[in-house]
Amino acid sequence: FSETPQCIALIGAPVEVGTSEPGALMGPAALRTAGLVRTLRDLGHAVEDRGDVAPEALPPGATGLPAVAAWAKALSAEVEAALAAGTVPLAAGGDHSLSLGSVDGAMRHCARTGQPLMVLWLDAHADFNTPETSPSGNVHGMPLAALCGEPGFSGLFRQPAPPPLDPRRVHLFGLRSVDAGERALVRARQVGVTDMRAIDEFGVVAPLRRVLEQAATAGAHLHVSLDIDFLDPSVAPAVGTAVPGGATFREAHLIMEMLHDCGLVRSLDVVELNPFLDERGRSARVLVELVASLFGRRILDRTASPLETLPTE
Ligand code: NNH
Ligand code: MN
Ligand code: MN
Ligand code: MN
Repeated sequence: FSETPQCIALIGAPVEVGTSEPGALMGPAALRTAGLVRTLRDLGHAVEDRGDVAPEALPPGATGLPAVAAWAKALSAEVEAALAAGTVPLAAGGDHSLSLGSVDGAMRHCARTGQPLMVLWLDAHADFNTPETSPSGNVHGMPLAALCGEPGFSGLFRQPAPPPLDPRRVHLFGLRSVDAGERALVRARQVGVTDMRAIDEFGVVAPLRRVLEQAATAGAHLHVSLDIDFLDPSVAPAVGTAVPGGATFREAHLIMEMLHDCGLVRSLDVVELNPFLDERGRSARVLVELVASLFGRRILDRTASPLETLPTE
């Protein structure tokens, strides 16, 4: 995003049919309570809260892929419309299966504009399971496989479906928990990966710069999908699938600041906040602060490029 104000469309997606841990449906409400809209308006942006999407024909008690499909179709239409209107859709979840809808909406938009789509997936997990490889059967561990056209997901998307997402244009960032079946798929499909080992060795800046350079060179629409479990559970405890060894508070903020500065982010998901597991709203507030950094909040104005302000010897 540039320094110029954005029009942001907040779209709540209180979906939790993609996980076995109840509570994520309260995520959009908690993000609103933590001041998401006010915070973005204070930064000078125009924010339209479009409320929560509702799936059209969700049979009562529906679970698994059919239920996820109903949510995905509804959210996809909202995100596509928001992008067509020139706004930045911010999908607030809800479990990560909602990205089937938000990324599908971005794919449809890009199919129309001819812009390539790149997806930055900030997550402890690869979310690249198929119904066949999934150890849990939970759809929130599968959205990338479905979006990239792996088999086993028929009926999930609005028809006609756009061509699948190119897995080489997906980058997993913060990875530290991968199931055996998806491990093989991630490698075979050449999904981009910066795992926690790489972050330990090189920090977040160098690997992220490479991703952003790839996006800039391609002239891409960059979709960012932020799963709360990307963060270390000590930073954001409101998480159903906590994996130790995640990003620190400052690593996460630095990523958001760099994403703002690159000016390529066109759509965003904030997912998997489970307010039932939170500690006095702490995690919800952390997410709102991170979104603020992505939309231009900074510690001080920068007068020079980051490289020029590095201390010299
Ligand atoms: N990989 C595991 C599964 O498929 C866990 C996925 N859970 C997540 N992903 N929270 O972000 O069930
Ligand atoms: Mn996830
Ligand atoms: Mn995860
Ligand atoms: Mn998750």
